[in-house]
Amino acid sequence: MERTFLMIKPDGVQRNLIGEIVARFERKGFQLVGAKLMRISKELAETHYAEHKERPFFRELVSYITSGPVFAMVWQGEGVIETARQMMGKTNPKEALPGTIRGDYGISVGKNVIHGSDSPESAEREIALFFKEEELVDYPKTIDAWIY
Ligand code: YYY
Ligand code: MG
Repeated sequence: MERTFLMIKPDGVQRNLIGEIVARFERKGFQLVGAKLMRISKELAETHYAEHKERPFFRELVSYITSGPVFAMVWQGEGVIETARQMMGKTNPKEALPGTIRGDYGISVGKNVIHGSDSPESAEREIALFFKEEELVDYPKTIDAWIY
């Protein structure tokens, strides 16, 4: 089953949005297979966002993502990578539609509440970067018969 890496960023944690955001993915029918509250080191932040290292906002991005605890998660389900991105909304909350997480809870691009992997390759890379294999829990859910 497809998996993605989602992370509630420091602003989302500080604003008490963990429960609200987790609830959206649960209600959708996706399955939580790993989660932890953690601090991101500068090294992990730079590796995670390596694709942006030449961008003008890189330093600010690393400083923001390391500024407080984040809530890192792995979610599973059919099409979860693409659907989670849709549920998050566009990168800039000003362009994100109401009803999406960034559209409902964010205002500025520098504090856009949530991260989500954007492809199968980045999902695999980011899950491995943040979680050990034994931290991910594979378990059947009988309710899946009513979702799929
Ligand atoms: O994947 P996503 O988070 O939607 O956007 P990316 O283009 O990968 O950028 C990562 C991260 O960088 C974004 O969530 C906010 C920040 N950022 C920024 O501060 N200013 C920009 N102009 C673009 C992105
Ligand atoms: Mg991205």
